[in-house]
Amino acid sequence: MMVFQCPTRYSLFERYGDIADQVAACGYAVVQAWDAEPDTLKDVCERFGRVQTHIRADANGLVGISTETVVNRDWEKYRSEYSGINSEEFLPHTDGSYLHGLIRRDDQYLQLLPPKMLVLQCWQSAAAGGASVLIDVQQVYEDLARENPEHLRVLSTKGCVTYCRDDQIALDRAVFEELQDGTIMLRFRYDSTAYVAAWASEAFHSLQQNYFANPKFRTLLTLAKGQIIVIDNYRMLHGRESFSNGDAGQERKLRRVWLAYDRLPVLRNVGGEQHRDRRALKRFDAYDILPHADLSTMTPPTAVGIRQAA
Ligand SMILES: O=C(O)CCC(=O)C(=O)O
Ligand SMILES: [Fe+2]
Repeated sequence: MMVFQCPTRYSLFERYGDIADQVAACGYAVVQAWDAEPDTLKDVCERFGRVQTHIRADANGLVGISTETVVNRDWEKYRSEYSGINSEEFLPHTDGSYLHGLIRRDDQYLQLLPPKMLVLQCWQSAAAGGASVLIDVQQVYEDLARENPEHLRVLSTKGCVTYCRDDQIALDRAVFEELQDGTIMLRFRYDSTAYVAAWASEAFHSLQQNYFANPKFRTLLTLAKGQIIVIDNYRMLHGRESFSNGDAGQERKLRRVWLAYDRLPVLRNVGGEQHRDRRALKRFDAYDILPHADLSTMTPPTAVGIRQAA
């Protein structure tokens, strides 16, 4: 595994371009930062995009991935819906598969999609286990296009799958969804959040069995303290192996930040000035896009998602 060594904040500034290029070329990049503080994670994130918050996030959009997560808010009543906070294996998935919303931006609406990228920071690794699992679905896509174009067609057809988690539902989606700008966005999760159409069942299950469960397509890496992994969520699946925590105070702890897609589809309400806040849209507030400190410093990777052969 190639790691970008950044012993100082300045060295990170110097490497940003290379890190972004690596994400565009390979789907992910690992950075060894000078410390494991939340501000360091924030620094990295702001360069690559706008933070998209999460129902478990703090005011900065930062989510704790730890079995120690405190019980304080409404979502905690549905704790078993959130796999990030247990110590079991978490099968490779797209973050935010269940997101398909609408949020108000002044006099327009943005269609809310899964985050384009996720950034994970390790601030304490597990006593044993807990390796991150990565799958480059670009390779899987190309293989599937050659070996089974019919399955690829089915999995690219809207309506093949619906994902639902807690109060969120993304109805009638596709595993490979072409966005308005031509980007192919991945949306996959293989657990009880997925509901598959009868006509897509064989294609969906064999995608998991023949590709995603196949060690040949998996990369394993164990993040060390202070390491930050930047992942293209529209191209890569990520997961983690089960782990065990050490003694009290030695629990595995990660922080996670989501970055929003830069070209979310824009809609206008037909009522013009008469639009009003509706209760059905309330549940998307928890996944809104946060203000950015200085957009002029933002230099995202040139492309995200799966690319089609020219
Ligand atoms: O625990 C991890 O390494 C990743 C957890 C995860 O994928 C998530 O919370 O979305
Ligand atoms: Fe995840």
